[in-house]
Amino acid sequence: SDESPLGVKATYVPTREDYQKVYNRIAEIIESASDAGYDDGSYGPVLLRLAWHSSGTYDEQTKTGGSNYATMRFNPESGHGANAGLDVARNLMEGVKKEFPWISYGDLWTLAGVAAIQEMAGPKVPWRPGRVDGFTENCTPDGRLPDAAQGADHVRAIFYRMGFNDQEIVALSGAHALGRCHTNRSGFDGPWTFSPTTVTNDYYKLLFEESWVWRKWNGPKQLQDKKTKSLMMLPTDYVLVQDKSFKKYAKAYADNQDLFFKDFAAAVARLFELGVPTNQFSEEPYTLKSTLD
Ligand code: ZEM
Repeated sequence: SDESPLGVKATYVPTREDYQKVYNRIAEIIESASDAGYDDGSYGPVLLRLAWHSSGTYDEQTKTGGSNYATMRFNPESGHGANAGLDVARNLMEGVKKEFPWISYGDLWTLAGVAAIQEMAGPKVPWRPGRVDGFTENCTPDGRLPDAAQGADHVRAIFYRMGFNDQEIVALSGAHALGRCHTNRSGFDGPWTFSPTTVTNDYYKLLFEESWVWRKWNGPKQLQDKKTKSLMMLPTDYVLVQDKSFKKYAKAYADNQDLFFKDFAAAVARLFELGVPTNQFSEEPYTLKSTLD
């Protein structure tokens, strides 16, 4: 914003085209991981994780947390164990913020999540701007994000708190088709699928088709596929085929990628709007163009 001679603040009102420009810049950054030799050649997974962790702190009861204030910029939230390694994603987005200073951090991070999904060949995720930047005081307490070492009761408690149901929990978990665990971030190790930079329903297929055994190693309890020993599942992933209600949805997504894409897009769109008062949204959601279109 700018100060006029009369002291009236003039705020820049961005258009859909402006947001498409930000999207396109993020898409370039996602690609640049390849030259940087980062992970599997894409910053998509870590950017999606940033968007998820900034949204998944929401508590429906107290209406605190969520994507509105982008409080992960501040201590103590930046230091919460669950957010280890997300400085990589935040630093990448800092460059975009410099280029497009009018965008709020909450809008930028969730837009990066949308771009990550679309640029990794996933479904279109409707998105709208309106989040505002908050303050240290808006930081959420530690423990709002799921703990991968726990079981179905914990997963339900965490996601019900955000206002999600079993079907949405299972659909959102399909994000683990993407990326990998890093021993220096979470302590866990390895990717869930053979194509960690492409959105597919392989996560569910692998859960059903492989035999999963506890890995014998000096790290936290995780499963590995018996055949290749190159894939992993977290204890919280495995509950999706152990718990009866979760399993029904996991099977439906394993059998039907279109259904997964549709439900994943809807659940992610809702996730990214958690904690944003509806009066901050002025427009119908945009479907931004992917560079793959
Ligand atoms: Zn994740 N996730 N997640 N997740 N996640 C990791 C990585 C990624 C859980 C979890 O503890 C972990 C959702 C749900 C849940 C992504 C997206 C989404 C890692 C590895 C852990 C431990 C971190 C590391 O070491 O780098 C748990 C317990 C979950 C629910 C029960 C939901 C929902 C997501 C998005 C919609 C993504 C994309 C990654 C990969 C990050 C990367 O850097 O490759």
